[in-house]
Amino acid sequence: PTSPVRVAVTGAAGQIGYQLLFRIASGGMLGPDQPVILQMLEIPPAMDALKGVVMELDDCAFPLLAGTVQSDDPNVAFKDADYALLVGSRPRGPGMERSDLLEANGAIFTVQGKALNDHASPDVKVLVVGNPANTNCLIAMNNAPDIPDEQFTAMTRLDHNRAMSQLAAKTGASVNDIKKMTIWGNHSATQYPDLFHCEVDGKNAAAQVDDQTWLEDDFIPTVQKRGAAIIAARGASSAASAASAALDHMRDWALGTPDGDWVSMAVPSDGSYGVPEGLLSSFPCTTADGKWSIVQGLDIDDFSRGRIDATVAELAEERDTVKDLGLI
Ligand code: NAX
Repeated sequence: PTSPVRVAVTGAAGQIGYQLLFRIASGGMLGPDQPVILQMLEIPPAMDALKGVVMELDDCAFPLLAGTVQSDDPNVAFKDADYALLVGSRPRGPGMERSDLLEANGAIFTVQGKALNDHASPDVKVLVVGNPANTNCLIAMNNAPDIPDEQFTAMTRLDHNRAMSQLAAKTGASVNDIKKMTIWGNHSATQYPDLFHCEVDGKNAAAQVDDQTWLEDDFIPTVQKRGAAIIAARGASSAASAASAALDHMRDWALGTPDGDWVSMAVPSDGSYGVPEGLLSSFPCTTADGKWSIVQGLDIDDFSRGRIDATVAELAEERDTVKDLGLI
């Protein structure tokens, strides 16, 4: 029998946590042969709610669930973690400026970065979901000097999956026939979903759609603003789809991407495509043997260049803000 891996999840009693934990425990992240120990972190006021979630996990009698840990101490929740999904964060309150939000989250992600550094497995794979995801990840990474930077990633897979479904609806194709979708930049309204390198049934997606008006006035803003559209319709932010994307991200990172395709992941830039080194930016990535690589050699036309530069400029601003605040 395979020995269990330890999967830490923060914000475990929240909306996304509730959609995520049961799928991890049933094998939806690492497959049907990999037992898992769930190590759940919450803040003190949510520990009762977390207890209820764990009662339900117990009641599922999942064959793959080899243990559970509940804690409000990151040093405990991250102990020997092989995977860490950082979902819990501070939401934007009324009257809060973006810099207030970065500061409030800085308090969380500096502490969690240090706790990962001191207690997690040296091979831990970290995914930050909690917003502002890219910059929270940058903060955690910079507070974990002993963990290699490439083990820190942030989630743009939900945006990637949203772009796939919009393109499938436009072309009448199945999502299974869409390959090489890319989200560039920040997980925010400036993100750039790129159809110029994407393929539908093996043919270039932008050429096949051949409708710049749809691309600029419909596709790109729909993907960028999908989170707000879900809130307007559902009265609550995306949760099941966000959890599903987090599983996709971790599964593909751990188990590899198929030949002829890639995924979108926010990773520390090595300077590829003119994105300044160190910024946590979304790129097209392939994965193999538990490591990601940025897809190289794509031609970037003027339209895409402008869009990538705009979203990367926002990331650089966020980085400057958290630097000024002394968080990195
Ligand atoms: P909820 O408010 O339902 O849950 C968040 C949970 O985190 C709460 O239970 C809270 O007690 C806990 N928490 C807060 N601070 C914590 C800390 N320091 N340590 C441990 N737990 C802590 O939010 P939910 O809908 O689950 O969303 C979670 C985060 O995901 C939000 O920041 C949200 O903006 C972000 N999202 C990111 C997405 C992405 O694509 N990257 C998409 C979905 C989602 O909007």
